[in-house]
Amino acid sequence: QNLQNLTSREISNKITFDPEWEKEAKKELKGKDPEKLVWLSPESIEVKPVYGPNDIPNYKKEFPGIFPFTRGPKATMYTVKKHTIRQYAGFSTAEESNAFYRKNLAAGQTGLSVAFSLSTHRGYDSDHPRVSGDVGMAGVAIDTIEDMKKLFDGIPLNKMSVSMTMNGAVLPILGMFIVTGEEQGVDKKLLSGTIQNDILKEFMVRNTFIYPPLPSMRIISDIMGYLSKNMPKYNSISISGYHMQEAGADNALELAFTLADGIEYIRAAVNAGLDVDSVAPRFSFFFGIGMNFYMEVAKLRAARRLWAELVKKNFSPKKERSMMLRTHCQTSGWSLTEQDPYNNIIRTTVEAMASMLGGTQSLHTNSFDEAVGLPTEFSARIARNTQLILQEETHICNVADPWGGSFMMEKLTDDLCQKAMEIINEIEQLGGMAKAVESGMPKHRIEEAAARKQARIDSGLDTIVGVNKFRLEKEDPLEVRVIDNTVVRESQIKGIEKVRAERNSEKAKKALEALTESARSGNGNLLELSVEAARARCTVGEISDALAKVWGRFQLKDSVVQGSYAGEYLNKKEFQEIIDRVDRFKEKYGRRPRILVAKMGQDGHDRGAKVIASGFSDLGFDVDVGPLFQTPDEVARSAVDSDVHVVGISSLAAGHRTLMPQLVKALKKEGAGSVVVICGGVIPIQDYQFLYDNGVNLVFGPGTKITKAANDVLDMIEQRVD
Ligand code: 2CP
Repeated sequence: QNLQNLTSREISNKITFDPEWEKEAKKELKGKDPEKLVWLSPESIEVKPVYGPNDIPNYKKEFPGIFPFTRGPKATMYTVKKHTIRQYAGFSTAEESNAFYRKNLAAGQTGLSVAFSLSTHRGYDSDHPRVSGDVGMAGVAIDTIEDMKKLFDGIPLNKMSVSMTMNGAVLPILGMFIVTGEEQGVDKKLLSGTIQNDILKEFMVRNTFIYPPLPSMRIISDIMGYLSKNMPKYNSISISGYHMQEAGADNALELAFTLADGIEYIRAAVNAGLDVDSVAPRFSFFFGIGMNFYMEVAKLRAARRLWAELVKKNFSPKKERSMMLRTHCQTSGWSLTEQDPYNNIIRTTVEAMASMLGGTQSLHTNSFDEAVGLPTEFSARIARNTQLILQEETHICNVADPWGGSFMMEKLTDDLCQKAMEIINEIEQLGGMAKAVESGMPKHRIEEAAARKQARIDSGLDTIVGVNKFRLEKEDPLEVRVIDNTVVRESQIKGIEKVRAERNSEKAKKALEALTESARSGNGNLLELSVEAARARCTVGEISDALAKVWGRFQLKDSVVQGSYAGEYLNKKEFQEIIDRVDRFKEKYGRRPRILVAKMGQDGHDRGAKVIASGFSDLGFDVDVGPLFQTPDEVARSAVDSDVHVVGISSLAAGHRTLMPQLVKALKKEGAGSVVVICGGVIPIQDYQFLYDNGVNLVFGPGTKITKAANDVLDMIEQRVD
């Protein structure tokens, strides 16, 4: 079924001004054309210096709570119910995370949102050797139902709505959540909350997939089928654009890819024999909100309108609610800077305002220290209070969609609808989002946008206060939360051993065999079987492996985007100087400097790695990009096989203290001790010396210009080669 084009609004893309205003503006500009003041946004939308009624000649009266819901899903919006303050959190063990949740709820947070350890995301138990650097670092480690019960100890699941960010190991985690409710005495009908369960974007950007795309889509249909029958208050999916924005997508790409994912999920459900009205009412969305203020507000309005119209025209639902887009938002993690970090409080406030003015249902505000580590109690308090102050003190909540009828906001909303629809149609041409993802198109577009954005920052076209303008001479280090990964891992391993010793092993074995059989035959509901396995005390790793026996574990093929960084770099002289230097290197040493850009552990956030690869490649380096999820030994092996001068590791999930020393040792063992080792990403300044002491040669924090990094790396390689 092809998507029908939206034809409800005709938009003119010609730039015109009100003649009276134009005359006055020309006077002020001493004769210059006011068109010079038009700003071309990253979405390629021309943002004019002023708007008037002629910009929205086809304006249609719209109200919140009424189709197409541009102005909000509820008629009364925050005047009756304020958005949920839902802070994403989790670290270390279930006991520690539980204590953190309880404190936050007592202090004004209104919903829970669980961050799981990357080991859990990828379906590994904490005792697996591949995850030694990951357990409990960027989220809470959950191996067994006993961990899950501790996580929600004292938190009644019939009252508290819980969001769980889980995609890869979604079956064991959701199964364990349901059984936790059961063992708390809560009927699953009463469980409320959301499971992220959005696998398509994992293959594009977030990378915590386990299985190949096709069986992953089956998991989603099975979950939707089970939830629509058994858990009417639970949102079966959180279709996420957030990670696309974090990976570099502009607002039009984020909007288009997210809605196209949503359409694909409805199709999957319908193909699995489910009725659109049994699943779509429990679809929810998740958008990132960055510093492009007006555009972010417009994005949420455009998302609701486009979704309502697309679902109506293409699936003919009977329930209004099937067309109603409800969303969570998170302020942009990427917009946070390591430099002058208290500026991040201001950035987050502005982004939180855009989310609320855009009518979000639920919101996470980032802590100011997240560019360097996990939030502390102090920074988490400020992040939460940002929302409380906006809700309680500003009176923003007293009016639903205050931007409605603004010439500018209505025009930007129209513009974004049009841009996104063009991209959605392109995806349709490719056969829908699953096919588009397979072709690599969305990933490639996002990586291009990321490389362009980095060049705009490095060359000063886009300003980041405290980074490329108004930079401080001296920075004071921030206090960061330190997690002792070894202690967490040991305590998790004890927990697993205890559960294994006490469970009925025959029952556990049967539950796992049933899962393998269902994966093989296609019969049965995988969530129902996972609930059984959770009851039988099977672990996250065992349940995941039972399915991997049939489906295997998926590996993405990767490539480097070329030309986008160079294309956007303004200061051509500065850029050319490095290219010349690289050419001289080649003349002198017979080959170009060669770098292997790699990621270790289960950290799949690869924007940094991809941008470095594109930038270095455009500067003339030979660049290899290693596959995701490597062990230090595997990276060292690839470095030797490719005979590189330098290995660059991007670390965003706090694994650097464990994994970097292991990499240096592995290189030495391979006889490649002279290879330059560099590291960048989310690394607290306090850890730099530790890394240098353990053989790392250069550490680059967030905000480093790629051109500077390239020069420093060349200095180091030349010293070594000479
Ligand atoms: C809302 N309600 C109202 C009104 N507003 N009733 C009367 N008048 C109103 N004005 C009702 C709703 O209909 C709903 O009931 C109930 O109040 C709860 O409100 P809600 O607006 O649905 O809020 P919510 O329960 O908080 O749900 C919000 C979402 C949900 C967006 C629908 O999916 C959600 O909480 N998502 C969070 C996702 C999340 O936290 N993700 C974390 C990502 P009914 O339901 O009965 O209608 S962190 C990710 C990291 C970065 C990562 O992925 O790596």
